[in-house]
Amino acid sequence: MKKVLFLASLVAAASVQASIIVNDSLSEVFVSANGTMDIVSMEVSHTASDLIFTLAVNGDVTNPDWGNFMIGIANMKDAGSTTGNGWNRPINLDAGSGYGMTHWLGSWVNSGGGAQLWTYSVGAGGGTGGNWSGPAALAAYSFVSGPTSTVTMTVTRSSLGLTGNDTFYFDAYSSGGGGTDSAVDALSNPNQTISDWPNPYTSSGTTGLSTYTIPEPSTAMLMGVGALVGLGVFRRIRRA
Ligand SMILES: [Ca+2]
Ligand SMILES: [Ca+2]
Repeated sequence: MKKVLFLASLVAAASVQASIIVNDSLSEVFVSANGTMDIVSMEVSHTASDLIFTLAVNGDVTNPDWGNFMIGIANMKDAGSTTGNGWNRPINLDAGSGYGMTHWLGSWVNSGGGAQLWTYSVGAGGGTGGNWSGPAALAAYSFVSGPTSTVTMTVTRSSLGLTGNDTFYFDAYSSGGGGTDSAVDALSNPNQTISDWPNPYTSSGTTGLSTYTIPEPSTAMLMGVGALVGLGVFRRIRRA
């Protein structure tokens, strides 16, 4: 019985969510007196099936309520696109080594709010001429308004092509509701991104990009076993 309980606790330990918090600087946006455009931080975590992104902004997203909040992702498996995104905003993501944005999460908070997943597919000829397909539904979307508001987007790992021990690149953006509005703030850039709404912006190794690593469950399990061996748990169990 002890062994069964022990194995059960190991499985539980392996399925515990990992998470990171990426912090941004404050008040580095060109739009004055509008905290909803000022990104504070984003927490990224995962479960066996999902990735969860919780963006915090420095204002009440319901007043004014025209804020749009987006996430660009390079899954580093597919080439993606180094120009453009699922909403055709002037926002790009260049992860280097020929990798660009493969997925785009776009959300809004007005009229009850909503969110979309768009996926980039390279054209039949490969390399260039691909297109964005969507919109697809997210696994979950919600926002909580307050002096600091949070916007949470949950997507399945399979929808992003991230089912193993993957490392992906990403950035998050605040913007207005206009079709040509760019990245008023970027999570991964501590400096001002643009000086006017339609200015193009590119997330890159130069301006700033964030990464998240999902360990393979078997790897996490082995690491957990290794840690327990290090703590002498196995010895204590054998003697019990
Ligand atoms: Ca900021
Ligand atoms: Ca920033």
